[in-house]
Amino acid sequence: MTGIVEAVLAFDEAKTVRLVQAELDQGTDATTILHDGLIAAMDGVGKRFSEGVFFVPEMLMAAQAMKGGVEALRPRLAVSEVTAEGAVVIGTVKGDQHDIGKNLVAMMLECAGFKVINLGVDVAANKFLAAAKRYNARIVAMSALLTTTLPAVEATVAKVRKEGGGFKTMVGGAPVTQALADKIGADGYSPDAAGAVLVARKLVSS
Ligand code: B1M
Repeated sequence: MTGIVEAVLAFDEAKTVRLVQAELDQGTDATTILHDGLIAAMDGVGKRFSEGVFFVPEMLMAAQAMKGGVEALRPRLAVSEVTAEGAVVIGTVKGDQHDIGKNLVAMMLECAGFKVINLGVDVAANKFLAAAKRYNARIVAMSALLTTTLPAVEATVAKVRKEGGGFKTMVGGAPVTQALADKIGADGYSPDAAGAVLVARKLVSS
């Protein structure tokens, strides 16, 4: 898996995709490749950014390589039992441009049978609410990667609770915790994409 980490850190999308494919061909589990290869690489990117070795352009180039790797994994991350679980509106909250984790969550939910409406990044609270109403969603799902955008998560949950038509709210992203989710009154929280599917299933059945 070191090769995949190195390829992402070298911003080499083609090599990342090739190595991901090679691991799949050898029978390595897709979730293992995701966590030990691609996500581990992004942790390395974050560390270099914190140390002042990488800057925003390097983070962007690494993100591009990671996205290529995730796309190569997509068919294998699919869950076979596809059922109509209802609609989920998902987005990254206002002020936040990070979308890799959010897109992973969206992909896993889709594979698990949810109809996913992906609103993208920098999504304002009223846009989440309007989309939830328009698509008659069961869940409004919010992602945030910056501590500075946590207030936007709280504001969105509050708006959906106050004005929503009984939509459940789900939150996640690196700085989000169960304690925060409880404090702001979110119905669900998961630290990762696989867990998000379990939480979403619980929310629609409650
Ligand atoms: Co930024 N960035 N970034 N960045 N970036 C972080 C988040 C940071 C931790 C880096 C660092 O300092 N070490 C830091 C945040 C510090 C903080 O607030 N605590 C940071 C910073 C500071 C910034 C800027 C402010 C930098 C600047 O401009 N000076 C800037 C902000 C821009 C903005 O958003 N307004 C910025 C910009 C960027 C890029 C655009 C260059 C790029 C994003 C590209 C993109 O997403 N298309 C980028 C990147 C790539 C990162 C790091 C390196 C990687 C993020 C990532 O994709 N991780 C990141 C450092 C790090 O995370 N190690 C960093 C992989 C991804 C799979 O994980 O998103 O956590 P994650 O998702 C996980 C879980 O969190 C969870 O499931 C996913 C899969 O398991 N999850 C959910 C996510 N959403 C969920 C929702 C759920 C449930 C689970 O339910 C709804």
